Amino acid sequence: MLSRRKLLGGAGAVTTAVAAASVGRAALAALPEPVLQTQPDTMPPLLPATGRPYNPVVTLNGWTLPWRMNQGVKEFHLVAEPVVREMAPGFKAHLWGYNGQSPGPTIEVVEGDRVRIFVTNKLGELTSIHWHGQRLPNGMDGVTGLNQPGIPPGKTFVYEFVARRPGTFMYHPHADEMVQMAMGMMGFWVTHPRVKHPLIDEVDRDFCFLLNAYDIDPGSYTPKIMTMLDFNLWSWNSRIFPGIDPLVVRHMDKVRIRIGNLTMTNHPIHLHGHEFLITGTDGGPTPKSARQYEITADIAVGQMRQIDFLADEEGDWAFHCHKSHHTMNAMGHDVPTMIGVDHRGVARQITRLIPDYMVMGERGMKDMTEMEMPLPDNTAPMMAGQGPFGAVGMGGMFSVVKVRKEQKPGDYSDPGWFKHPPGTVAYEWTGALPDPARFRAEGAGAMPRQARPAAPTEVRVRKPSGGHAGH
Ligand SMILES: [Cu+2]
Repeated sequence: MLSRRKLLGGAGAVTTAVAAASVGRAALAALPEPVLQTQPDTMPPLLPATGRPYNPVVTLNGWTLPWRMNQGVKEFHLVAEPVVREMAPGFKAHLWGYNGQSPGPTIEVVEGDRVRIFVTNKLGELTSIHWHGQRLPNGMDGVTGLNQPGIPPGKTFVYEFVARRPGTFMYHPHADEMVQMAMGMMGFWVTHPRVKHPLIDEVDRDFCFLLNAYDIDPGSYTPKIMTMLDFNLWSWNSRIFPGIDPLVVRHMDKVRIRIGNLTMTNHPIHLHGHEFLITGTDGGPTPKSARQYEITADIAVGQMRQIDFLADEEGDWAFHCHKSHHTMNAMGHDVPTMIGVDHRGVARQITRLIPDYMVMGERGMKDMTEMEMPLPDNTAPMMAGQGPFGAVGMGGMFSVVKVRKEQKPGDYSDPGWFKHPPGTVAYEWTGALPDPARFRAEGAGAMPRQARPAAPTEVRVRKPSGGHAGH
């Protein structure tokens, strides 16, 4: 009987339902009982009780699927089904996934393992699973119509192959995939090396997550499945900041983060305070001669990247997609740029008609962070993280790598905010402010214009004075 304890988040026991039948009795049955997960919390690493030993991963806001050994074969049971996923506190989405969650559980095996996966379809349409990146018999590759018939609703199919090469992989349907992936059907797969591998260093902490994206109108629950590019929720493992757990590590830990991209655009994933090496992709471990230090890894559509770094700087380090609109949550796309526009006269006139009228975006959009506007039920706030110094102007694909000296090995619990040593936080200058020295160009460029404009264009810069009345 497997048991799991809750790792992060609020109170309440984990309600992972494990088959009541013992493995011994279940082994007589045709199918392993599916294990379900009802919580969106980050679960502790699942230490292998059977099979070859390995160092397990931690799935961000996710979990690893337990297996049973059946005469030397590792058997898993995935159930494709509709799920309710809490994407952030106060915001739930009706998605499709596996075994109670979207994404589905992470599958962890060891190089050389023979793996048998039962896939039960509880959706209303055909599905299949493609095992992204695996070497396997062609008929196990999961492309509906090409490699197999689709799995009809209510039926269970069996996939079986040997996990031949170690690395970072994922799984997803190849059946009505634009719809099924837009609805959240995907999962992570890690094949651990069987023996010490010259290109795979041992690490102290090993995290993984998938990049995904949804288009859910404010106030509604179900993604719009025909959206091709213009998604409004940018998530990690179907969670958006501030719903994404921190990646908690111990100072001087060797840390690995594995990331796969199942969205329809690329994501430059950026880590603050450290440099990392890209040590592997879904193609396998990266040769040492091809590695270079980076602080941003661009992950293209359908790609996976595995980054390694030494966590040698204490603190709370931002870790996020560098596309700035991917660190925002659902918003209207047709908001005009209002920065620098003087609304005072207009606002005064409108206020006579509509007393609650409010001007938005005049000083930038950060004001929206603090604005407690009434939103429709079940709407993710646009940017609503709360940090030790106030609102964190971020949402979406954002989290924090917390590096702590006092964190115990194997402890992933949130240590709270970093306590900065005295004198190490940016502070307000209160002395005299001289005018900035401006650079004056002496030449006129290598190629002067042939003709001058008749009248020079005047652009006046309007600087916010702060403290506009009324907002
Ligand atoms: Cu992005």
